[in-house]
Amino acid sequence: MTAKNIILLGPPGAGKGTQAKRLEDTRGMVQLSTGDMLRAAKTSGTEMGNKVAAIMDAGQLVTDEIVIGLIAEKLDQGSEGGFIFDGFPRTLPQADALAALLAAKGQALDAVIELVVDDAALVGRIVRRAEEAAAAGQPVRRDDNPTVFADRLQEYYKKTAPLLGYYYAKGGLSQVDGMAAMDAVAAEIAKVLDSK
Ligand code: B4P
Repeated sequence: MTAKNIILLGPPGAGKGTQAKRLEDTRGMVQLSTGDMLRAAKTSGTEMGNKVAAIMDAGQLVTDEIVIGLIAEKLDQGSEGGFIFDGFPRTLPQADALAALLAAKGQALDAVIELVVDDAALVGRIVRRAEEAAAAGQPVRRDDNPTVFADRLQEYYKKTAPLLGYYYAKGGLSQVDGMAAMDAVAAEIAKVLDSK
């Protein structure tokens, strides 16, 4: 299996993180989740973590400069199986930065996959995740509630959805039905990757 660099695109709660973890397990790819990196920074109490905490809790996007810096650092570590960009890029400047970072390493994107899920299903998933975490005595993400979720969705449509047209125009956008069960979504993603 050759190394592949792919982006998982889609609204918050579409299942990007869920599917990225599966790809790590099944294909030896490395998940680069800017959400996970930022949450780790938040809990570490670093200056950057403190700066991003309020932004994330309000459902807004962290600055391009911060997330591009996080990704650049990880890309330098390399991955034999390729990278899964999960939740990155989320803005057009981030997309341009990713293209430049990969090009500097003589690499490119092999696939951009949009997980398509309707808004009502998204909010249902987020509420369920919060309820399950609380029931298990685990920390509940502060942005996993219907009020903040509405703002996350708005940020998505305003700043991230334009990336769909950007990648479509480059001829590299594949759509997968993210409403299906997790195994079915994984099978569809595998088909896209195997076709590349
Ligand atoms: P993320 O961590 O990326 O959060 P997300 O959008 O909620 O995640 P995802 O789509 O991966 O959903 P998941 O698989 O978990 O971002 C959080 C915040 O970080 C952002 O709001 C922003 O502030 C900041 N941030 C991150 N990246 C940034 C960037 N590049 N630029 C600026 N700011 C950035 O799935 C959700 C739930 O659905 C789970 O409970 C899962 O079990 C369930 N689920 C998944 N697939 C399912 C299926 N097929 N059927 C039923 N349920 C399913």
